[in-house]
Amino acid sequence: MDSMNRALIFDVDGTLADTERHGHRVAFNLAFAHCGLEWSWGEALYGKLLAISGGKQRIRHYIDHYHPPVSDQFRGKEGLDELVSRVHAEKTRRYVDLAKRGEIPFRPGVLRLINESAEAGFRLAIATTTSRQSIEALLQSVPERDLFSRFEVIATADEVGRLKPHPDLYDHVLDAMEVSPDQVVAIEDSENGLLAALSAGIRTLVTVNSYTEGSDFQGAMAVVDHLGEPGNPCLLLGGDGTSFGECVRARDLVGWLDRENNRH
Ligand code: XBP
Ligand code: MG
Repeated sequence: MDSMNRALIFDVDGTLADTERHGHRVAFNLAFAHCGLEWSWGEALYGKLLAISGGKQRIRHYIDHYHPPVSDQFRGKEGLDELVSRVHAEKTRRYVDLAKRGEIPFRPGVLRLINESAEAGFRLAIATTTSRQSIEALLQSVPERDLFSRFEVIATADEVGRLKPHPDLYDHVLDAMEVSPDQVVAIEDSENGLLAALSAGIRTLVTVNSYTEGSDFQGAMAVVDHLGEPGNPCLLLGGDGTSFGECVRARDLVGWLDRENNRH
């Protein structure tokens, strides 16, 4: 198979960077205060709300299931839709500010693996449930890496109708890149993300974080704590036992794909 038909698709939140606990969650709370809402999402509650993909959907789920105080002016479907949109727009502004200030660092090994990918024959893409503004701010937070030019396709919640765990985002990337799922590896952090990639027929490596460790990652090619850096080795937590040494390297993922495809 022509090596340039190989692709590595990164999830964003929790995978490229540990964005949720001190990024999105903080931005949501700043937006609630700005909008005059007496709502506050602590770290534990936010961990529960992360089961709902999509910031707008997460706010609406919170209103419908936790019944926080909402002023009468926002009652009714139109009122609530307007409130959710207004709060999420402010939240995105706050998150973009945090990212632009460099307050959301990339996870170990991510920038190294992106750098290794071209030489190993991987084309790169992103499939994320977050908004385009949020991912653009995160990629621009390391301008020296010119990350934008490295990703052929960036599929966000703005492009598809159904969010993770539905496969729509991954299907969109496969179509846009004209690659076959059996030449692709996805890197995810959550159950929703793993289910989305597997439903698109894509083999998936999971890198857990403090919100997703201990989740059910049945079907993952392997589960590691992070991608590893020299001096900061990754730890294999589960999966088919693919051994990565101290780092998950692009050539490891190529070798694994080839072995899997030769097996079937
Ligand atoms: C994780 C999500 C996103 C973020 C919040 O996305 O579910 O909704 O939590 O971002 P990923 P928005 O697929 O990258 O893990 O408020 O922009 O939705
Ligand atoms: Mg994620």
